[in-house]
Amino acid sequence: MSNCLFCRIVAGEIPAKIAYEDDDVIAFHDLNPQAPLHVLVIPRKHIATINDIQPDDAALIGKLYLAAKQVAADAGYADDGYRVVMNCGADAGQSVFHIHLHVLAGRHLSWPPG
Ligand code: IU
Repeated sequence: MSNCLFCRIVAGEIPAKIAYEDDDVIAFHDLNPQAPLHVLVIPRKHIATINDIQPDDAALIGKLYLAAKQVAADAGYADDGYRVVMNCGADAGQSVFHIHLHVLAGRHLSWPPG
């Protein structure tokens, strides 16, 4: 989708600081980091929200988590811990409608989130 910010990052039209990439997934540093590590893991395929995930996407969604694990490990946070979260819809705070896992680490993360 040409009007989707994250699709434009996938296409290389908007620069991003890449943390991980493969044929299906890209991970890049959030422009407004909420922790010392804050990376977004996205599928190259446009999926707007969790509500739009289809059964055929199951393996792709698994790959997002494998990439998140890799990003956290590469940054040295595998042992201390990290948070992986995906917001869905307005009340959850989703602001970019191309699904993305937030990978947050490097500080104590409170629970429940605000
Ligand atoms: P959200 O879960 O949809 O709210 O997360 C969107 C994230 O995308 C948020 O953390 C923003 O800081 C981030 N982001 C970005 O990294 N670069 C951008 O150009 C824009 C948003 I717009």
